Amino acid sequence: MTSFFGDITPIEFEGEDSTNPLAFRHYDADEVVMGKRMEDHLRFAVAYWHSFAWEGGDPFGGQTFIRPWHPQDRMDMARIKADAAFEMFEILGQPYFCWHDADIRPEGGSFAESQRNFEEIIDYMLGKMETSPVKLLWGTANMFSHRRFMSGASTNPDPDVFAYAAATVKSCMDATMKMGGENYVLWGGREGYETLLNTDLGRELDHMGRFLNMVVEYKHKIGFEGAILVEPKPQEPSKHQYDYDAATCIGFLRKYGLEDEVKLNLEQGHAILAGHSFEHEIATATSEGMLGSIDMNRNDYQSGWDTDQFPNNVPEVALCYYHILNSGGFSTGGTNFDAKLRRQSLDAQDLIAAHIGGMDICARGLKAAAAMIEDGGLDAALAERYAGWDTAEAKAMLDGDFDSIFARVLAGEINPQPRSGRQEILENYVNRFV
Ligand code: XLS
Ligand code: NI
Ligand code: NI
Repeated sequence: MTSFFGDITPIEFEGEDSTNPLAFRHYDADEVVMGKRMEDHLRFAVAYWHSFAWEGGDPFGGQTFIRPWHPQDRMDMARIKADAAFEMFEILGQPYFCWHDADIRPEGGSFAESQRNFEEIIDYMLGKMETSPVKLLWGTANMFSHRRFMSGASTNPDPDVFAYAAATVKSCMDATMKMGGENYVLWGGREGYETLLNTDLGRELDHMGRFLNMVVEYKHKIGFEGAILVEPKPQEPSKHQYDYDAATCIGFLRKYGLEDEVKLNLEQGHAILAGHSFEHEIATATSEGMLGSIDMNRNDYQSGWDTDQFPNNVPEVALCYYHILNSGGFSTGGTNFDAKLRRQSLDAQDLIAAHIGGMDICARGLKAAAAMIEDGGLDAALAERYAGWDTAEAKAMLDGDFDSIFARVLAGEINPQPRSGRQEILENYVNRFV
């Protein structure tokens, strides 16, 4: 086996004062934060697609990376790619990874050939997993790159594509289960439309709802114990995607009776595309008990694309983990870096440094979030702000009706007194921790 990462040795925690670019300064897997090891809180995962399948292209230009596993349309190359991936997992020591079928195996000339390639590479990886501690956080199907999916997968106007998508997801769920994956994710890259002129919205949503029900039925049939997650994103590649944001997905899941079966995989970049902050998306999901997992990759705030950059902003990340910790932390989910290098970052070392940076930023965010929770300042401020609702009269009002409320207000019993929302004071408070 040739080494892609050369003489880079496993990354160690060296502490804040270290100037070694290939060391953790904040991520210490064994450090206990709020009673739990940092590794067990954060549950980091490497995304196979961006780190190993993406070749550095953007909408204006193609490949910039030259890798030993190129061209990627051959099985021997898929094995070399897996060797490099597992080499990186050993160097980073992150506990998880994630894949799409298309990242790990070459596309065949028929479904059957793709399936053979897939099974072969899954077995190859399973062999590697016997001696590696790395586990599968989630598997997923790429149903957006190949031209057959250009008009959608489950929402395609052609039932044959629905069938192809169903067979693909069955195959990916089987492989995820075989690898002991803890979740199965569906991101509907082309489940949406380019123009309403050729789109029957209601029918497409019904097909997507039925498809997701079939996923859940199959999960129970095979006894897959992981969670089923959908990943909201408002647009890109489609003009509009049905899984627009957390709130839209929650409404969709309720409409199709899936609210107890499916949770969300939220991504920071997608939140930004939807015009939200990441903590908004996380708080929306946790308030409904529907947070599954996160993709911790940000967008550029100016370019308006899903640029999938590694996180680099501690205050943003801290507020995300604040909501995650406050809701009890991850169960089956984790922190996946669905993030890619910039296309000028050509070297193997760039790939390692990018992940070190992301892991360190998340560690700092987690520690800040834990410190805020332990201090209790935000909780106390919330309790005080809503204290009026703890009174017997306020509770009784919710069981009453408009007439009884009207009578109290008319009698002058009620006379609202505006109080400060204290936003700046709270922002200053957060700044003490980040
Ligand atoms: C794309 C999505 C994708 C999913 C997995 O924007 O983030 O990478 O996470 O299909
Ligand atoms: Ni994304
Ligand atoms: Ni993602």
